[in-house]
Formats: sequence, structure tokens, C-alpha cells
Amino acid sequence: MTDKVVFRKPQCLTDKAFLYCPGCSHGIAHRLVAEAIDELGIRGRTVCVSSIGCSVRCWRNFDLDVVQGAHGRGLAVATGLKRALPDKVVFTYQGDGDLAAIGMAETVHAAARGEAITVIFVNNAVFGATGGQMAPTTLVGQKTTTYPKGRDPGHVGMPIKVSEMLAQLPATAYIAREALSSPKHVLAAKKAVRRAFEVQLAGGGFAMVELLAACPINLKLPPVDALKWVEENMVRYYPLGELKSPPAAPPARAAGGTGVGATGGEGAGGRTCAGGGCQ
Ligand SMILES: Cc1ncc(C[n+]2csc(CCOP(=O)(O)OP(=O)(O)O)c2C)c(N)n1
Ligand code: SF4
Ligand SMILES: [Mg+2]
Repeated sequence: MTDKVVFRKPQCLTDKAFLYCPGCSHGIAHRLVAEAIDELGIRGRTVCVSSIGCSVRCWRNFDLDVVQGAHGRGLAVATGLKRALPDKVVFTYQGDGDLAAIGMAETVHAAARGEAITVIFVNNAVFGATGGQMAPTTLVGQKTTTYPKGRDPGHVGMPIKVSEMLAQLPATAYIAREALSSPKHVLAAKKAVRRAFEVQLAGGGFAMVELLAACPINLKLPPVDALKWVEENMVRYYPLGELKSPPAAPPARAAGGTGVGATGGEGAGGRTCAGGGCQ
């Protein structure tokens, strides 16, 4: 009798332990990305552009080629990679401080150009790695080290809904938001992550999945309560689901082109600081 394997570590993950705090959502996000790449059979030609937040050392955990994009520059690095090597599957893995604060310009312009890149955007509503400063995504009233009395919209404005903003750009192909707060939501997140890779493989343009995530250490909550906080507070402000999805066959684009209206081809082309100070 042979054993039937029902669950195992994805091939795309190394044997190295995650260095994240207990209850951190980055480990779940890594697993979903790894599973999607395994299932699509693209491990040999996928390149990750890593973040500079707590997940800066995701190269330890992804058994893939990984290039580190300086803080906020992930989508500029990924643009160069995809345009130079259009046969590669290129994705960025970025936090909210990275993608939506210092990297907002790179994000908006890569999306506006319709770069054929997959973006995994892990939004935990805070600069996790550097000790819990306010991010553009920090919720109203949420206490951070830089706004200890809570975010005051009269002073710093409302949190930015990045997915909604990018979905209205004509050249974006796929934009979805899911949460990593419960098994039901994690399953939905897995589908969205896979779809974001499929869109790139089918020759579509910019594809992003925003994953609402928990940073228990900076929320100063136990892991289970941090997940509840995501579900009760983040999901209320950042609604889940697909904001934009291409029809079954997404518009094709020319290798090396900028995406909009092009045809043919597959597409154009440390250290981790868990809860503490980082570079
Ligand atoms: C150019 C540059 N500026 C600032 C920093 C310091 N820095 C490192 S991580 C980080 C915040 C990361 O927050 P986020 O992207 O939300 O990731 P998280 O740790 O929350 O997953 C900052 C400001 C840096 N590494 N490089
Ligand atoms: S500080 Fe937050 S984001 Fe960073 S590893 Fe810890 S829980 Fe995760
Ligand atoms: Mg963050």
C-alpha cells in the first residue's frame, strides 16, 4: 500500500524557518505565492523582486531567483527585469510602507504603463520592520509610534485605498484584495494570487493582489486578536474581492513593449527586523 500525500511543503520554499514574529501574516503570504508558482509549473523561470520591509529576507525562503529592490523601488527593478527578460515570470513582493509610501511613484507609473508584472502587496497597515510607524494605509484612529494618539485624518488625511486607485488606471489588468485573517479568506487569497500569475502568463498587463495582513507585534495584540483586528477593522475599510479582472483571454502584448494596445508574446518586458529597527 502506498501513502497518499495530502499536504506538503511547496517545492518553491526552502527548508529555512521563517524569521517572522509569531502570528505574522508574511509566512502565509509566502506559502500562497509558493503554492501558486508550483501549481503553474513556472519555478524555473520565475524571478522575485523582494521588499525591504520585514520580508526583505524572503530570498531565504523562496527557492527562486530573488533580486532585492531598494525600499520603494521594487516595481522599477521589476520593470527592467521583465523588459530585458520577457520570458521570465516576474513578481514583486512588497509591504505597504514600501509600495504605498516611499514607492508610490514607482507603483503608480508601473501600473499606468501596464507593465506585465505580478505584484504581491502585503498591507499590514504599518511600517512593521522599523518599529511601527504610520503608513499611508494606517487606519483612522490606529495608534502607531509616530501617531501615538491614533491617525487623525484632519492632520494626515485618510488611508489610501491603493487597489481602488490602481484599478481605475486603464492599463491595469487584474486588481484584487483579499485577507489573510481566516481559513476562508486565505483560500480566496490563494485563488487571487494564482490568478495574478495566470494573467501575466496569458500576456496580460499589471496584476496586483493586495493581502490584508496582521502585524501583531506592532498592533501590540496576541496573534489571534491581531487576526480579529484585521477582520473587524481592515476589512471594513478595505473591501475584499476582485476590483478588476480581464476577460478569459486577457489582451496580449508585445515583448519589450509598454503594454497598452500591444499584441503578441508573453509580455514585456541583509536582514529581517522582526519587530525591531531595520536598515
Ligand atoms: C530607501 C530606504 N528608506 C528607508 C528604509 C528603512 N525601512 C526599512 S523597512 C521600512 C518599512 C517597511 O514597511 P513595510 O513596507 O510596510 O513592510 P513591513 O515590515 O510592514 O512588512 C523602512 C522605512 C530603507 N530600508 N530604505
Ligand atoms: S514586525 Fe510585524 S510584519 Fe514584521 S515580522 Fe513582526 S509581525 Fe511580521
Ligand atoms: Mg507594512
